[in-house]
Amino acid sequence: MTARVPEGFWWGVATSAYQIEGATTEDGRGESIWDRFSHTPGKVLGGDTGDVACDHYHRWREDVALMVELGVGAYRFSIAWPRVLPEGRGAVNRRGLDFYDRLVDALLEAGIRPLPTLYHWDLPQVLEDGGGWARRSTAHAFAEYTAIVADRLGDRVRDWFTINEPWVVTQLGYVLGIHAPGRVEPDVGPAVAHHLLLAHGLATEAIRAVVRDARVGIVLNLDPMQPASLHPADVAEARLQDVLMNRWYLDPIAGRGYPEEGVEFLTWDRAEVRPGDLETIATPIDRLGVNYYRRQVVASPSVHDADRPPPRIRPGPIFTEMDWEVYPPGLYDLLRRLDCDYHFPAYVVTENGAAFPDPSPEGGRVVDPDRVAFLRGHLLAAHRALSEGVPLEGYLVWSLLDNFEWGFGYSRRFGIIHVDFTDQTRTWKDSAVWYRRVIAEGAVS
Ligand code: IFM
Repeated sequence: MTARVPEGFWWGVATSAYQIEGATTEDGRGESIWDRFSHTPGKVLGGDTGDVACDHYHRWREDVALMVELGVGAYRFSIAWPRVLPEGRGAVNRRGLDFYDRLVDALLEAGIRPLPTLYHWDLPQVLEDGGGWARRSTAHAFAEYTAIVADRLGDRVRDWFTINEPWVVTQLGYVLGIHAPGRVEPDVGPAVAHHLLLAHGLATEAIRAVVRDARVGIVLNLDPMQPASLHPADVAEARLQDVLMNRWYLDPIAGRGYPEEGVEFLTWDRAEVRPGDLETIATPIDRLGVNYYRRQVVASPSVHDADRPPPRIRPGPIFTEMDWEVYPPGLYDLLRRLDCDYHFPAYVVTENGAAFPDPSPEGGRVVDPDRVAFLRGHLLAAHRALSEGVPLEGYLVWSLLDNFEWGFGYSRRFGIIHVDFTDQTRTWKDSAVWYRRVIAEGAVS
């Protein structure tokens, strides 16, 4: 079977600043919460930090050349807030902005569409010291920072993403504490999520005030929730998890406010929601960024225990090194659901990819058939949704390079290009060679 995409479809790759840039103390960059967190003993596997990462801050020309060789038409990267505003707000660090300015120019010259994300988790530490995302003022600081970046890049950048994966920021950063800033404060969860969404709305307005023809979106990580059985308790649990992870973000962005079921479950009094906030959050977006990695099979603890485990959904599921189920049909289901239930104007798969225990490079090659199969399966699923009318504008592989995988440090490799972290050599994996062919043919076969 050959699945062909329409002309103009964005074939691309994605990265984020803290995961690849390194140079964390160079050219006036301020400290981020991930610098502080990764330097705190015991927080990141192996004591890894983003101090050097892929050294992209110095090797960005080489990395743009890799993208040219791959033939990608779009590159999603993130801008490090503490490079632009080392103190979170106020004085602008020109050298920080210059870096992204040069990168954007090089991308445009290479015919690659720049897709900046304004927040991919590297909050200036100074803002966290003032309360972080639990405070409303952080949302306003984000809008100020956004206006500065849009003012500098908006003459060349048309497509913007505001915030990456607010669920992860809230849940892993402030509720469970396994991501920066490492706070274990379940009670502040709803406030954090609300301020992130408010920040998205304010930033969307800020970009549009500066960039006349801007196209703006937010990036959500969405996990379809499948009940483990048809037992009503499993079905109810799957529905609740869908509310807490997916609808908590989708509904307010779509203008429906927070789902009541979730508000009740969390016993949230909505004190942080001020008049006008929900309207700001619902400022229409031009596209939704969809990060899809897995589905979740949800079993209710009231029905299942060690003696009565939930039934297996299908025999022999495959899991990635992150312990995430490989389930390509979930991407099709998700895109169809979004289009049916929410009707956002357009969608881009802003991240999709997998960590597998790759072998070391040999003879200038890395053999990674599992990743090829993963990408192929998901591209076919995305294509199916597209061919049934879902307005899908593009697909971006996570990630261009092996990089700093947050709490797992460098132990999980998502790249289609292998990075040797001792000497920074980049080596093409078979998945990159395969993706180059897909792009060149404009079709998955
Ligand atoms: O590496 C992350 C990325 O930063 C956000 N989305 C999921 C990826 C894999 O965990």
